[in-house]
Amino acid sequence: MLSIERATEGGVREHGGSSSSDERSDSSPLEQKEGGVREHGGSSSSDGPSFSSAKAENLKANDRSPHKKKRGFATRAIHSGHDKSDPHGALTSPIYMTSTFEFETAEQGGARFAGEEGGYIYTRLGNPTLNELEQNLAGLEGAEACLTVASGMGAISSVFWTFVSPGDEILVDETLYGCTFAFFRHGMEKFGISVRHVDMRNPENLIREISDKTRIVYFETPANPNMRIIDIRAISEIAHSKNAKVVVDNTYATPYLQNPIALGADIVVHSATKYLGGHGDLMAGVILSSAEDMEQIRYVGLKDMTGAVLSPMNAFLVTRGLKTLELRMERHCDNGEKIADLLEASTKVEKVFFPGLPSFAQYELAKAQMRRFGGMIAFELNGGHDAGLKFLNALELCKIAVSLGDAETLVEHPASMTHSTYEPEERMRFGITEGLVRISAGLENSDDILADIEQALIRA
Ligand code: 3LM
Repeated sequence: MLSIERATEGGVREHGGSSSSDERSDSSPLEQKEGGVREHGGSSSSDGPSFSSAKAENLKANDRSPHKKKRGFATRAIHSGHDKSDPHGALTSPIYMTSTFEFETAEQGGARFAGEEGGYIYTRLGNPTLNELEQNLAGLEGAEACLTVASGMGAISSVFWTFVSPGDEILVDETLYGCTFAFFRHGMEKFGISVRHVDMRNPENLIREISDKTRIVYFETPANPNMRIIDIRAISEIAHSKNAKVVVDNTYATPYLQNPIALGADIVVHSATKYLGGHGDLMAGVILSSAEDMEQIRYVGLKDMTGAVLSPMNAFLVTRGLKTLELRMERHCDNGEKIADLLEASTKVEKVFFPGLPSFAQYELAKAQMRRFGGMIAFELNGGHDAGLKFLNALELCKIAVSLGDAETLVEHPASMTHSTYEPEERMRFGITEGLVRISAGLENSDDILADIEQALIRA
């Protein structure tokens, strides 16, 4: 597991580089405990025939390793989870575009439904292409189990519909992705679940607000859009003292930069639409947790409540995206730092929100908890709202678009776009100002991004 001590070494500006990823522990998904069919039908601990063979092959490959050293992040992202049972030895696994699986006999079908025999049943319960991706992601996040779903919102809603009941209370941070905020405010509350916002930047606030009714504590770190950082370890300790589960949205950081489970979180969610997929060409979501929690999330949350099943085609694309995640994240981080430096030096800019700037209020916490600082930056221009819109319209290379983590640099205006779900008064209270501009640093050559931002600042 990535200890906080190890993470502490990671502030890029001081320690940078990717070599430390080689020392990350490999909580191999292949070590997951095997279970009954209800588990096999899904991916959390599948050991269907193909999986057993993949396990044997991977163990052999490990035996051949001359160094017996934990493998690095990129190596695992490229190799882990690969099912080697293909009859033709395909290096890239075929995509199992099938909704259902044939049983050899009626008794076999019954046995699989009863949880007495491994093997696939129906893609909403599990699919080999999704399983490969899930095994890989579980290892990268250091989780016992992983479930892939159709979108980030599908991940969040599948978790909540699994664990909350009327009368429960959930405590969420103030700054959340706009649709997550709407899910809590307009979704959960309609069903008798109390949702309260707590400024979790200060863990003392959680101590004051948490109660015996609190079922889940939820936050993003870094938070969308204003980059607030939450101390995962401190919040988890407080939540666990009241038996509440901690759910962290790790979309902004990715498992490459931060592993919340190692810091005490119970469940991690991702919008894989973003960095994990990495190319802006798919929608996908990810959930990571203990095998025990995942049993319920898969067979209650996903199977019966949301049905937010990931297409095998999109699972294949995310698996492909993971092969370059480390390379891409290093470049996103490099470009993010350069953009933040440029903005901070500009006389047109009032304030920059980027956790890698020493001037950022939570710089030390970000350094302790993240390996690098990511590629997301928010800033306010002196001219406020109008200057922000002028800046967007003056861009020539960077795209005006929501979403993040793509190859293209994307720029948007949270108050009128991603966070228009908040009431204006709430946005003000929660630090999402009208003039805030958000940048997702892409993978272009940094000089070209910086030149475009510079000319747009002049015209803003
Ligand atoms: C956006 N965000 O531009 P999907 N969690 C986080 C997110 O940022 C998002 C989700 C979950 C944006 C999408 S706005 C219409 C476009 C931290 C999405 C939801 O369901 O895969 O989109 O993930 O900030």
